Amino acid sequence: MPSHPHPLLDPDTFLWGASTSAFQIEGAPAADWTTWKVKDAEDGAVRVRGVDHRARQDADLGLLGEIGANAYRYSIEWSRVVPARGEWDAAEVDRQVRVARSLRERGIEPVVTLHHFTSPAWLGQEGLDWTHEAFVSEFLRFATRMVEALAGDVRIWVTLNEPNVHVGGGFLTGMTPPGKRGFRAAHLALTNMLRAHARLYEVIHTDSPGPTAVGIAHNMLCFAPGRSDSRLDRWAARMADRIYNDTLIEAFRTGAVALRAIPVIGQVTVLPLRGHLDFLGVNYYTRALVSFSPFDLRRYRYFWEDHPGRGLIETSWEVYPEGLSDVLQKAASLGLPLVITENGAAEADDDRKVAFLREHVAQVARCRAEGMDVRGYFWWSLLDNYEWLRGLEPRFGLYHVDFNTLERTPTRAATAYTRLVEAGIGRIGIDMNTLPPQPHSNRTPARSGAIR
Ligand code: GCO
Repeated sequence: MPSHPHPLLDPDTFLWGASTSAFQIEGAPAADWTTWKVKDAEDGAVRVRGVDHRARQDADLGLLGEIGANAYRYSIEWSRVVPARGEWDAAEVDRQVRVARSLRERGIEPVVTLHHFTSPAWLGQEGLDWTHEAFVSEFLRFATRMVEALAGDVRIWVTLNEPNVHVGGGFLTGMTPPGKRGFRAAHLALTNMLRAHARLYEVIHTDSPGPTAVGIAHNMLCFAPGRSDSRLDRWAARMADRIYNDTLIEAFRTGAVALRAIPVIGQVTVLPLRGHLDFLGVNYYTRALVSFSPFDLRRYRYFWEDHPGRGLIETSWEVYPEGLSDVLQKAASLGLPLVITENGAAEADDDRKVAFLREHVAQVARCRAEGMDVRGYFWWSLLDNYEWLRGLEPRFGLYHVDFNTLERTPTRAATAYTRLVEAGIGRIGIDMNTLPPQPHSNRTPARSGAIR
């Protein structure tokens, strides 16, 4: 039985959706990522990011109806609304209102993310990022105005996408904008992100005319020791789990934000987070193996290996559906409804994509049958799109996009998705026996890869 009744997230209306983020499908000339050096094209030239969604918006939203989705998770690009300090693009705000209304008219629940990795470049040029109060105020100004504009049409909000990934890439390892490195910066950025979340939680609930649900999308990985007979690897896997998965969950459970691998060492900041979350969004893709050697610190590494022989997906990630149950179980410790806000595989091979989808939905069905309070499943992504550090290579879409002509064609996973929806929508349990048999697939040989 659901542990946490919520007037909007009714356990009988399971949310079947797909996810996107604005930058990844439409690009954004004034965003920090636009000038970030990433593998964009073989010649190294910077291409316009995205897959021309703005021009094709109506047809793209139509695809959601085609697959039978009743929800769509997407994001609002901050730098389009506020392209320069003090500027406010009213036409973009109107567009967002039209998008939300058009989804509602189609019977699709809009699930809106307010920050999905990108920020306006002008803030970076002023030397501001999530470690600065002034940045947080600008974000809150933008987000509050969007909430005011959309509160009548949007009922489910995701304030932040993957604070752990954003902080890990942008403030700990420096691989993504703004490119800072260090625990101090990472702790401060995470604290400020969560402080902004707590504030927005109040704003959204105050401004919304009816029942509203506010969540965060948390990226969760399974961790296992690289060598199961190594105590050091087992310890390293536990530490990775603690820092990557538990930090955010603990922050909402106790109010204490402590970005640290080893208890006691490191900073702790207490924030008003308890009671400031209606559901936890879980983004789950894979399991990572962890290996550690005290004699060579460079050998503290994450990697993927095809342990059970299922093959790796094209981003080199292990296919590990059981991990979805594991992370959901951990997430459930918060006692809140859970929504899988992202799950997916970059696969050019349709059979493998279909198998991945079915195996993961089967885990969701199992979790629900066991009484876990899972209220939705969103596939990443509706369309093939721009994949951050990897550029336009990985194909996560239910719809294949020809990157030259930009034509959209359904993959077989789109059809499989529709069948799952037809079989399972609105039910407490999804009976996998009612589904058509799984297609055969030729597994590619095992490979192993380094972290993205
Ligand atoms: C993330 C994001 C998405 C990615 C997806 C595939 O997890 O990085 O939320 O923007 O594109 O997860 O990597």
